[in-house]
Amino acid sequence: MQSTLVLIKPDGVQRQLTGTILARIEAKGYVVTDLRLVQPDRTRLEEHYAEHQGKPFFEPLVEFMLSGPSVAIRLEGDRVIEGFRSLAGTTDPTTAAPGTIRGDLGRDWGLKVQQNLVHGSDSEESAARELALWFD
Ligand code: RTP
Ligand code: MG
Repeated sequence: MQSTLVLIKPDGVQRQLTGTILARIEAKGYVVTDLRLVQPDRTRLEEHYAEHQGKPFFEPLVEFMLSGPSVAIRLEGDRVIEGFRSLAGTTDPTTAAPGTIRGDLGRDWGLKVQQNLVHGSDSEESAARELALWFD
């Protein structure tokens, strides 16, 4: 059994898609074992996205993530790290496959790629680090 950190990002919360996204996650069979609405500070976000420091999208990404609360979710299931990223779809909502969260619900008109509704940890190491960061 694996655990992963899922975030419903500020665009998802603001668009009132939390229930819709959670329904897709639960329908797949993954189990929510912790959940909270969080307004993260800059320090936490810079740590969360440390691998992207120095990239051109880093600062706009942090600013976007500061723009409103996110829903942080601890999710459990068999191969849930890979499985949730498959449910989420690829990074850019414009080209994310239909049937995925980003492909079906991501708005691509007039928005930037960072507004892609969700985050999911990408490895067991990232999941452990990110779960500690968001859930203490
Ligand atoms: P995530 O970490 O959020 O689950 O998504 P990901 O693996 O698909 O994307 P990653 O490459 O880790 O990038 C993290 C977030 O940064 C924003 N991003 N913007 N070119 C760009 O403007 C750009 N590239 C990435 C997205 O919000 C992405 O989810
Ligand atoms: Mg990533």
